[in-house]
Amino acid sequence: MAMLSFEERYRVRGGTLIGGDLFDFWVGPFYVGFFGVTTIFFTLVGTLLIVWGAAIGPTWNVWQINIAPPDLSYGLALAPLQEGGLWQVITVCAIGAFVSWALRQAEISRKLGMGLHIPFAYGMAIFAYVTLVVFRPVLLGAWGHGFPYGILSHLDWVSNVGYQFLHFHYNPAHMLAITLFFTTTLALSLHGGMILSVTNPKKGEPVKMSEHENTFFRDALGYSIGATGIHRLGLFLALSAGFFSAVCIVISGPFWTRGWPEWWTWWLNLPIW
Ligand code: UQ1
Repeated sequence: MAMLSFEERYRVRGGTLIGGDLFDFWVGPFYVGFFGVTTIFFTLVGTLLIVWGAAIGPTWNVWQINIAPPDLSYGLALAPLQEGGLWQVITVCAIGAFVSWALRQAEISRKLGMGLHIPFAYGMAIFAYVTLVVFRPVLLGAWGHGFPYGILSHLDWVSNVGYQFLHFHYNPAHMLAITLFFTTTLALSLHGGMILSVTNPKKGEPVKMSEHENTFFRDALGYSIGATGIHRLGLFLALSAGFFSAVCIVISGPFWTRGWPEWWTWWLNLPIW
């Protein structure tokens, strides 16, 4: 069935957060809304600034293009465009575009009478990004602590910041974040595997449903979390992974300045030994 033939029924008026009916319309399959307009605006301006930054830089090699934040000496001040100011404006555009996108998700959810789980989930990714380029730099007193916009350069940044703390894998929040990321992939692979297996029975057999799903996991693990439960668990795991990623980097510097292995001396210093 052509998607639009039934989506038409759900194209309901209202639910907007701002602008009333003014931007309450669709272009083809896309809902626009006030925040669709601001998403497009920030995305276009931000992308053009990145292209301009590349044009005034030394290379067009996509791997090597780099738009760096200002030098630490600028502190939290605005820098000239070619000295990191471009990074600052691009960061404003990125946050503007990401937040606009989340609010557009919220408007669509409200239209459809749905919960706000989707914008909330996407908001966790925004939170992690804003922690890297705003919260942590502000806590450390310089925009220069933000990460550079470039494919290889941002990898170098991660590596360098990691080694500043000797061994980032000893960061307890980093441990938690990694464990949550891995557990997310485990949960999604179990769930994806389960759904595909019940919907692809042997030739001639009917598609299996929740009773088979529950029975499989009760037989295998002694427990089934249920059809809604697995999605709640997946959302919780994924959001927690993003949350503890933000925590693990924001505590590195603002709240702990030595190597992460040294943090564990609290364990060696316990009086019980
Ligand atoms: C599960 O219990 C379940 O409910 C029937 C699913 O829904 C189809 C699943 O996809 C998965 C993976 C499980 C098993 C998960 C746990 C935590 C026991």
